[in-house]
Amino acid sequence: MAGQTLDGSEGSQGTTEIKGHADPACACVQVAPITLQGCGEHKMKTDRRKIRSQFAQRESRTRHGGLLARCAGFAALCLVAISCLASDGGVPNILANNNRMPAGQLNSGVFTLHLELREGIWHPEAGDGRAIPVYSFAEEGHDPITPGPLIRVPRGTELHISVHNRLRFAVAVHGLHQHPGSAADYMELALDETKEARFPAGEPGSYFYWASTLGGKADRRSPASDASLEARHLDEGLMSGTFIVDKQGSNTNDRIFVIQVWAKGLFTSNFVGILSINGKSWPYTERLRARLGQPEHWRIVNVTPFVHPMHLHGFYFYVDAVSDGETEHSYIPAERRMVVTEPVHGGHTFDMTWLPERVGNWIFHCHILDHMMGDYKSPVLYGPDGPSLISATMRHEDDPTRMGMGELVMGITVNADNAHLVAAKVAALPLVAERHLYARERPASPYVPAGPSFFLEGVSKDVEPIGPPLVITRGERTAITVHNELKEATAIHWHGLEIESYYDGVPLWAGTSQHATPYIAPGDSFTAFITPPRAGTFIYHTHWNDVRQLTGGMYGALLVLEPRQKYDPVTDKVFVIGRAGVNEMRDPLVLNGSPQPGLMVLLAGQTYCFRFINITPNDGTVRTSLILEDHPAKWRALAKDGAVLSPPQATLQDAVKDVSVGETYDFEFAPTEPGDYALTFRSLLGSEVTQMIAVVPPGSAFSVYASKR
Ligand SMILES: [Cu+2]
Repeated sequence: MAGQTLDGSEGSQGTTEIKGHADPACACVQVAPITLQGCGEHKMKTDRRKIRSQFAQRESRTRHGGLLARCAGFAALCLVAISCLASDGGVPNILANNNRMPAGQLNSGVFTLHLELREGIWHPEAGDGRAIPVYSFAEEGHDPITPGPLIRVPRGTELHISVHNRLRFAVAVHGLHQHPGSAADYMELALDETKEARFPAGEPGSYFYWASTLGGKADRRSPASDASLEARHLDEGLMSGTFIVDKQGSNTNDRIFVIQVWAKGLFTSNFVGILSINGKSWPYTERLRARLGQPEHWRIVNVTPFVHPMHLHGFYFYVDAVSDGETEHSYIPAERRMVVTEPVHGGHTFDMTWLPERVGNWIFHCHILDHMMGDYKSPVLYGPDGPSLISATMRHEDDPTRMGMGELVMGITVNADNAHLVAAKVAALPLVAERHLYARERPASPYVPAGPSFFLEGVSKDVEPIGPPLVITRGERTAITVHNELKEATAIHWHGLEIESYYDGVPLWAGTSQHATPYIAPGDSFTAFITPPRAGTFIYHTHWNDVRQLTGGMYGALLVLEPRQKYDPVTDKVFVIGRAGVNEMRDPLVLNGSPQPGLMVLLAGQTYCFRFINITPNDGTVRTSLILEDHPAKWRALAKDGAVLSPPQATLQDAVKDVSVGETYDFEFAPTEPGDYALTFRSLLGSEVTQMIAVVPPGSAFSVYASKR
């Protein structure tokens, strides 16, 4: 699928990988030490340690969980390694698949593909970087790749797909069937068995196939009882591939991005894991190229069991279709969401379209810090026995190639064919407003530990637990100067705003390679020039992805008002959800910086705007509900991520909404009934915070409190 708009020159990671690892001895170096002590003399000690520690972790898991099959599996891998060492082949490297080239043969409406399940060594980062033994798919006669070979056929195609199980386990292979389909429709393969599936393609959509091991072993689940992706062991997470059914004659000039996870030791102190997009992890993910004014069509396929709120910097995108892996729902234009963040749940996919309207460097990433910060791992992953406090002050300055990020991040460079067009776009308006925002340490308060936060000149009286609403006006060119009074570097991202790349706040990347945004060193300042093109609810937050800065309170609501509109906190209510510390096992959710917000009084008969923001580090699902006497109240949806909803979307609905990290929602709440309402934010990671709201009749004794913030 070599795209017209995306230049593959830097993107063909798979090709780079092949060049870097053509020498089979390389794979032997990685594997030999665990398999044959005697032939290790020429091996590198670091690799020996690395593989030994992986082996030790498998052993420890076996001891603790009675996981005999895992040990057997690794022994099998060792055997393969021995046999490969004995031959010239070696254990194959598993190459990164950029999903541009469909596999198989399509002849006279019949698609034929011979797949294999193989063991090999995966390099999620540099070709000579970390080496992880994993299982993956291969097309027969080719190297194994991850994600697996791309199945892509037009609607109406008949598919003949065989799978040969070359693993030392029985396996279940899912998803090789007609769509819409059923998760219960899968095939089981014994050792060395080959089976073929024959079926019509079915309805167009973005789907995937995947495998897991099984078969009579004590620790392997029985597929009959649980055929879900969620039940797959995380160290099998690379046995997945994309399955696209195109509409007849549709444009196949799009890109497919598969999110995968490999991990082991979940909920133990040995936890280790890595997330990847198309088989690579930032900063080694594909660097995309897009052309100014030429739409991009992407398909996001999440074969992990986790939710990933995918956020595009600088641009809105339309969500064209969503699927649960078995059934796709394609939106008609009036239904399409216009968003900057779309959460994709485990085993789900979505299709998106966006228009590169401004040149420069941008990123598309998962907004969960655990999934975008490389070395940082939330204590949640280790369980109660794990590290109680992770490295909260990472020194990103030490590794500029990572730009403070890791794992689920892709870089995008938008270039212009016509420089005049760019010049016209950035013609400066006169400066009409100025803001001064100070990043400043804040002492501990009764419920909130000390940490860095913001002081906004002219608005703040003190450094509060989170930044105050930063209010600017649509169409007004505004200079926001960030003064860094911390002892560490920072950078601020204006989340959701359609601005120039240089002011987007991704240090060492945003802007252009010749003129990249700096991080703001201690004592330094940086001015972002912003002319917001639309009114709505946005976020400002640290993007020098330091978990201490984010949980300390370096975030706030960024409100863009219409010209001549005044911000009225009496009727315009901002609810910002964060975490009061770096440890989700211990630190609570906070609402506007407080775990115990005081009573809010509203007037019956008055219309309010509720603005919700989730800017927690890792709480991918925060269920937000407004309850009166055990029943949800009603509110009307107004906007998502700052973009006003189309009339068919702006419905009156039950006041229950999941808000993911990096999402904003506006609702209109017009209570008619007095009573005690509970506005509760509950994270699936644990912890909840409730804002009690008393709705009182106008003229009652308490109505005076409704005029207060
Ligand atoms: Cu994620």
